[in-house]
Amino acid sequence: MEKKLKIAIQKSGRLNDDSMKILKEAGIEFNNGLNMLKADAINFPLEVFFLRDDDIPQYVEDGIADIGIVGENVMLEKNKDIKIVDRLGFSKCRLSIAIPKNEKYKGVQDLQGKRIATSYPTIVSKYLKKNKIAAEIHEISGSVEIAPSIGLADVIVDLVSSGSTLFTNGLKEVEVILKSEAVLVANKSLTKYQLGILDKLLFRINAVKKAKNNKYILLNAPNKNLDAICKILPGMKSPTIMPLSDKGWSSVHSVVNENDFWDIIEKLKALGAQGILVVPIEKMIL
Ligand code: PRT
Ligand code: ZN
Repeated sequence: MEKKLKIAIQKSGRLNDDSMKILKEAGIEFNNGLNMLKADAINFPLEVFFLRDDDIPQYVEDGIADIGIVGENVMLEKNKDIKIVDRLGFSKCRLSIAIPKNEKYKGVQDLQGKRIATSYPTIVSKYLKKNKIAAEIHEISGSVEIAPSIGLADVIVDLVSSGSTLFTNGLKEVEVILKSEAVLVANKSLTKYQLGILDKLLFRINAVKKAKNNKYILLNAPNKNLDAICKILPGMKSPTIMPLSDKGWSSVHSVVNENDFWDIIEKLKALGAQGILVVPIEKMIL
């Protein structure tokens, strides 16, 4: 029997749900007997290992797992010889410098000679070196945000998403070092066979990602404005146009990108479009 591709995902935590979700949306199903160490896909040659996120880069480098899903922050901090094969768009956060809220900040040079508490010593020391700053890094593994108030550090570098942790600890974000999201990482020496499975997986993941960024749109339009409407609704090839029984009107079907959505709707209304329906797309293959 051909071997399966082995993927490492986080066992529990912020990445776990979305990592499983992206595999399920890619049509990959698992046995019910998830023992939370390992799971076998039943309809795709994939085996899932559940691990702590910090261990994933090492396992992928060693080839214990062939690929893995991990925050870019962890991948860069661990600095292993692995590569990013896709950006997954979830678990977005930033790794930022924060200081007590009453202190002034003029720029990165203010960090000179300061004590910095962080769980990301590798990324922070690279950043300091790049900016020619000499500062003391105190590595701590959790609750970094309390370091200034207990006198352990002057400054922290930590992950931020809503900013409420900083706020409740009397800190303010002054610099973003890294914008991070979940990434799919891979071992650098996969076999041709393994790369073949990875390609299939990436193809499916991308079909799901594209579908999420696009909507299917249906509308009724006066025939005299069809040319103008087609210009702002390019669709995948070109829009589908069907005559309505009401003379002088047509039904137009197309696909619009989420980012341009409201802009396009306004233009369509200005061109006399009516009965605009917008529906989600489940998968999109171009
Ligand atoms: O047990 P294991 O080691 O596997 O998990 P973990 O506890 O190390 O990681 P986990 O599950 O907390 O986070 C996994 C990944 O989620 C991180 O590596 C990031 O890539 C991503 N992520 C996204 C975040 C956040 N957002 C986030 N807000 N990870 C942590 N936080 C923490 C942050 O450290 C701070 O304490 O949330 C707090 C800030 O949040 P706000 O909303 O108050 O700004
Ligand atoms: Zn962790």
